[in-house]
Amino acid sequence: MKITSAEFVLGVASLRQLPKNGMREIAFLGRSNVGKSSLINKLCGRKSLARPSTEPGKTRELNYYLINKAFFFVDLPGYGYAKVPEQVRSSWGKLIEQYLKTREQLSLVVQLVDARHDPTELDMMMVGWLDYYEIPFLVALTKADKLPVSKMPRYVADAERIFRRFTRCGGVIPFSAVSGLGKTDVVRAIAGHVNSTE
Ligand SMILES: Nc1nc2c(ncn2[C@@H]2O[C@H](COP(=O)(O)OP(=O)(O)OP(=O)(O)O)[C@@H](O)[C@H]2O)c(=O)[nH]1
Ligand SMILES: [Mg+2]
Repeated sequence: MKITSAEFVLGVASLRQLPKNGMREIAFLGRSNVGKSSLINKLCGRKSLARPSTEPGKTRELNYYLINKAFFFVDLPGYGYAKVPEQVRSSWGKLIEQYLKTREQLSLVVQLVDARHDPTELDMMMVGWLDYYEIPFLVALTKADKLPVSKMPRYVADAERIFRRFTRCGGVIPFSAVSGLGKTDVVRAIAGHVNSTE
């Protein structure tokens, strides 16, 4: 599959506003600043489709992008940003959990984790939810270009060990929005979940 078109269609702040056309959805989940918008831009070959944040925690809505006029990418609000008031944080958490729990057309979640660090408690809680709600997911280890090449195999092996024990985990892919590392693998995995015949 090749991504040939991508357009922003909608920002959603409550579940009532979700699109009702039944198109499949691929959601991108990860802590604030982990590189969700940058990854989406890289996959789509666009510089500023999804706005990379200058202010962490800024994406407060579920942002919908129509891909190849056939399915959606959903950029979920980043979690875990300390400066966001507790009340706002918990309402995002609820929005994300309700979305994951109820969205039938959700076909795959790309869970982003910083390649350089151990997954956070919230990362582990998220993949726990994904497994519990039986949602297939993929782990993208972001900002892999910041990792010394010599350390990469060990970091990837550690992440594999952590995430592969979840039944719904379909793979762990080192990714860089700077070099494009992992892009082909992520697109291939997505293609397998959107019935692409290309
Ligand atoms: N070196 C490097 N920097 C990256 C990469 N991906 C993202 N960044 C940088 O990390 C910062 C955050 O990236 P975003 O894509 O905005 O992260 P986000 O997860 O969308 O953030 P929120 O929307 O706030 O949740 C930006 O300064 C990016 O330029 C990468 O693969 N390599
Ligand atoms: Mg973002």
